Amino acid sequence: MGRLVVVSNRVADPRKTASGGLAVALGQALEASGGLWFGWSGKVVENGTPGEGDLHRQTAGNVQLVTVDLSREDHDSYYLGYSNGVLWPVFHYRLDLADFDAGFIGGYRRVNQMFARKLAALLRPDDVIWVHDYHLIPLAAELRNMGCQQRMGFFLHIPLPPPLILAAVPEHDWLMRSLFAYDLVGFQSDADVAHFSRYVGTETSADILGEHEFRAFGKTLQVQSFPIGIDVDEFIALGQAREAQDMYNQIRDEYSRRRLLLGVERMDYSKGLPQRLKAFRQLLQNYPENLGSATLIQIAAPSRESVDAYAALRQELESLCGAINGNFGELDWMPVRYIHRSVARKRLPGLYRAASVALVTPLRDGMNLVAKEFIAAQDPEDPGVLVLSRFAGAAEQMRDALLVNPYDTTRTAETIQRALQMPLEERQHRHQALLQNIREHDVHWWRHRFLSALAAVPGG
Ligand code: ADQ
Repeated sequence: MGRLVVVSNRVADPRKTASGGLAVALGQALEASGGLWFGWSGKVVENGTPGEGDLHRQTAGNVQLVTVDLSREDHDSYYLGYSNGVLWPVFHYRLDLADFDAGFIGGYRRVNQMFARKLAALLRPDDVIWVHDYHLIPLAAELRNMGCQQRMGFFLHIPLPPPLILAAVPEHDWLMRSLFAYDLVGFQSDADVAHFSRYVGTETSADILGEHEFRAFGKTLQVQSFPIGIDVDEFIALGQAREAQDMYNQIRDEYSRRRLLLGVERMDYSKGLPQRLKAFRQLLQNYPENLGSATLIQIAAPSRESVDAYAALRQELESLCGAINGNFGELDWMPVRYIHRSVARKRLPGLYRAASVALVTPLRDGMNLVAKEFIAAQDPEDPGVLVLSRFAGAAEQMRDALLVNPYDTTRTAETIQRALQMPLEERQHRHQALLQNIREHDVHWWRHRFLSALAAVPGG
């Protein structure tokens, strides 16, 4: 196979493991094979001309990082507006939170065209191009318009909603048609693939050639699910290092007489934070033996704060936490410790390990890597319990977690109580099955499967 070219909205130095999730996964894919990583630099040029970013080049080991700045106008319409104000909410089934401002789509197209123009100049004929996520859906179509004939794959990290929800995006047919410029499209879950297939069946004149093969607009497209994983071994090693051990000891000492529940995410309305707090409140109400003991540490890292829906969520959360602490707290016990900050990645495994129960209860999530990290961080002899939303992509694989419907407050509270009371043997048994699952489906498996499927597409 030729050189690997990864394109994503953000680019990170693969030798630094400071950031989580996607950046780490992509960095590792590139480090293994060498190649080029192209995307936005993260810089906004206040007086820049829309659609004309400056290029930056940097070498990180055998990976070349090439990034481009955005003008203020492009940033606000492409990134904040269309990507995070339209596509993110709609793809997470939140039509109520979408801002269908007609001005955003122009920026989205312009930035995808600019990316294509800058990238096309760097490409070699035998490059293999792997494009990531909702910011860049039309990138292959733009590259094809410029005559690029390389093999191109696309992976969507967020869910694909059912056709009638997707159809609320005014440009839905253009977006979905753009996908046919790729050779391979990957989704996180089988549910997403089923939605794609139903969309194509009802909204386009595409031929469904097979379970994973569609033909339309003169192009055959392969579509499959490739559930993303974590680097289990790396995460376990991270948990054995001093920072994580210190964190673990500190929390364990502090909570030696208490039961710790943990939530970790970006502050995002897809993550079901208010619903989780209401379930926790119900736990304290319905099962009073938890009073004075059960403590929820909720870490919610700041995210996209200039999008209105995020500011409103923050207020709702702060008020819920305040009310729960006010109603149930004692001088020597606060039920919720809410922290609006991120935790250093090196300390994260220690925090996970100290928790008796993890609450991973998004209303919708493409996959959810926190669920997998929590399992990897546990002590197999005395593991914590994972309470997982059935609406996270991870629920398709992690059947041995306690699955909940996060909208059902009473049953979620009941399930949290069950998790807190689970006997050691059942905890070990479930943990073992979950660990085996995330090991088999780790990030290396994900990357190999996607890149082999892309290499196997006939013709290219
Ligand atoms: P996210 O929505 O960001 O990812 P997730 O999959 O949980 O969600 O990944 C988040 C990563 O950031 C994890 O590695 C986690 O440890 C880290 N992180 C989150 N909050 C943190 C905090 N407060 N402090 C420190 N670290 C924190 C998107 C999709 C997901 C999909 C991933 C990967 O929304 O559904 O699983 O991409 O495809």
